[in-house]
Amino acid sequence: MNLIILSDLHLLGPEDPFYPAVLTLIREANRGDRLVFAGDVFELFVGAKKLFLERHAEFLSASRDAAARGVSIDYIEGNHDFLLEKVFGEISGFRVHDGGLEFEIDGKCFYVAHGDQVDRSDFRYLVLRRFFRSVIMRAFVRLAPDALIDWLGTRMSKKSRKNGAASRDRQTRRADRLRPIFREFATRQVARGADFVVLGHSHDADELAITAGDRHGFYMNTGDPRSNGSYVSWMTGSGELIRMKLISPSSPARG
Ligand SMILES: [Mn+2]
Repeated sequence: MNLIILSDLHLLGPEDPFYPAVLTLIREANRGDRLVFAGDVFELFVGAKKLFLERHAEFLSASRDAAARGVSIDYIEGNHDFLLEKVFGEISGFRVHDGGLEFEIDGKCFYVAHGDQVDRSDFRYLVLRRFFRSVIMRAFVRLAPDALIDWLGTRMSKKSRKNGAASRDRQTRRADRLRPIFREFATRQVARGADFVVLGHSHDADELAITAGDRHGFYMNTGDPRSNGSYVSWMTGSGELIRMKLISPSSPARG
């Protein structure tokens, strides 16, 4: 069996060069495989709004088919894609999670999270995150016109990730700052009993063999799939996490 962990692709829509490759990945998953979407798979997908359901109809139907043939699918919400329980929750074999996810394969314990809650010093984001999942926000998303949600969300995500060299610089500084914080978090998970820890969000393709007391584990960050189409995989019998690449997007470069 294959475990596939994919995050931070920030897919815009079906016209996105990575979109077909993700659909292929889902369509080629076999019975018994496990697919984990670990947040920010989409640039914007908030609530069961018709606009998003239509925009990502192919993703939804591919996922529905995969789940029906016995692929186990988890969706860990990120900071660009949340309030998704009504979107995917009704598909049997497809689970939506708000936070970290732990599971076992072949006696190995995997801990996977998006990573947006790892930096506990970022109070502003943590408060915002709580608000975004609140009853008020749920009601707002349900009642607001689709176009307004799309406009607000796009505005916010543009603010958080602009194109150009200056932002690449900022991205590097952010990754450098977050690296030790993510490593420490991963170490705590290994100490708690995890054998493999996979996080995303920081867009930092970090990896680290961890020793915590008498426990040994391995941490891998999904990195910056937007620039190279990478994802993380683990196969029964291999015993190690590996980076894989999505199949040949036509023009992968974007912010
Ligand atoms: Mn994120």
